[in-house]
Amino acid sequence: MVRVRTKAVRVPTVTGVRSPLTRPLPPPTAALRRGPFREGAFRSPLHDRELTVRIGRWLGIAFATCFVTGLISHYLQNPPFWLSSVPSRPIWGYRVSQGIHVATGIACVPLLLAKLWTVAPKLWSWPPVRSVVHALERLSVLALVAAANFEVVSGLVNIVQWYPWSFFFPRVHYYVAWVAIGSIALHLAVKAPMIAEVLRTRQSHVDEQRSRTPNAQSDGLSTSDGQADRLNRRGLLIAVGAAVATVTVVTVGQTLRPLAPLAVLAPRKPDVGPQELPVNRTAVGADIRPVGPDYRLVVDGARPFSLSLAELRALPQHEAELPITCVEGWSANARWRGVRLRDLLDRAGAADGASARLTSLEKNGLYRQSVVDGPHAADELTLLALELNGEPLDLDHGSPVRLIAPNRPGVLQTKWVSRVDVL
Ligand SMILES: Nc1nc2c(c(=O)[nH]1)N[C@H]1C(S)=C(S)[C@@H](COP(=O)(O)O)O[C@H]1N2
Ligand SMILES: [Mo]
Repeated sequence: MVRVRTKAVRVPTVTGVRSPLTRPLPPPTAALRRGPFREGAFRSPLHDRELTVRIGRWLGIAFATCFVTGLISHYLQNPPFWLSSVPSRPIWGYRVSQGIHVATGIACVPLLLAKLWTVAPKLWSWPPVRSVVHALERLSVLALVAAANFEVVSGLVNIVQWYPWSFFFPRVHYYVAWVAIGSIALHLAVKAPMIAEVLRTRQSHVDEQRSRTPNAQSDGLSTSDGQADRLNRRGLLIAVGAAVATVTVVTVGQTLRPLAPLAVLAPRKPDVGPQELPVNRTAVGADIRPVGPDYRLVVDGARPFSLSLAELRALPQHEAELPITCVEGWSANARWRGVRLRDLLDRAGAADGASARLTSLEKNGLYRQSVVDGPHAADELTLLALELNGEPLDLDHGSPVRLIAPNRPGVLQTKWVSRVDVL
């Protein structure tokens, strides 16, 4: 085989002339060099690239998982044009996905703090800006840090139901998630050569150690990567891992029942509330009073009809064991009993696969209406429930009638239902 060597093309260079984008900018006055900007302000050997890469990898996995499960939750609540219906099984689908969303979000807290700490010297580098390109690169890192922190903090604040802002949390949390994931992708692309190098040198350390005989190991050979540093690094990684495990164990019981007794920091206990089930929006909060004898459930379709409470109770009743899965990360199983939605839709002359819109007695409120898509409307487990855990539904749980369907966010399980429209 003939190897053709191409001649290197000579690019004429004029020394001393640089693009204005990379030309060094005049450094700021040294008097400003204080606090974390001081020379040697960060002395720990643990501000270290290998740690940054290894913690970064875990943070990346947690963040990506949180992003994907967040998209699932967003699209279930705001179906885009390409998602006309969602499977109604497995019944625990959304419960698992949203549980993972909130758990990985919480795990991001120690991971993000540790990652920021390992790169602290770079965040406070001097001079802060060396050139226009350097400034742009730093701005992209600033966007990344700001977006990632915003996502984690706003998510945490939301699960404890504290709303210190005037914007609509789900929408802003969703848009900033794209900013965060986009800047993470850019960051990974920019850092790819560094990451590859760190992983390569780590591997060569491991190989070197394996090939050494015990004698050679004790001859005091020192590399730039000293034994003590390596132990320190391992200690920090263990500490970060322990922090992740701790924050997970003290919160995940809000959705994982066997761990409920350990969930001391969970905002919700899954078995505390009327009829052993938590309540998000109470009847008082929704301005709902117990209905009188004139209550009727109106069903509108090809053959419209309406039912009194006694008539609803006289229809065939069915049971379903289904969880309420709040978007805020708690979930709890309960035994529900009531009328199948699909029986009402059939009686109203709905076509096969028809969807329905349910409306609550609640006058205002974001969640007073919800659309039940075809697969959920046809599912035999989708009920207009009149009973919960063997008792008539508590007013806080949506008495006289509430929707309960499998594999669905809690916000879509409308309480105090007064109307069903066949769509
Ligand atoms: N009409 C109405 N239904 C609603 C809500 C609401 O605000 N209004 N909140 C929803 C939310 S956020 C959840 S998690 C579930 C909780 O049901 P529960 O209170 O019976 O546990 O109800 C849902 N149904
Ligand atoms: Mo909820």
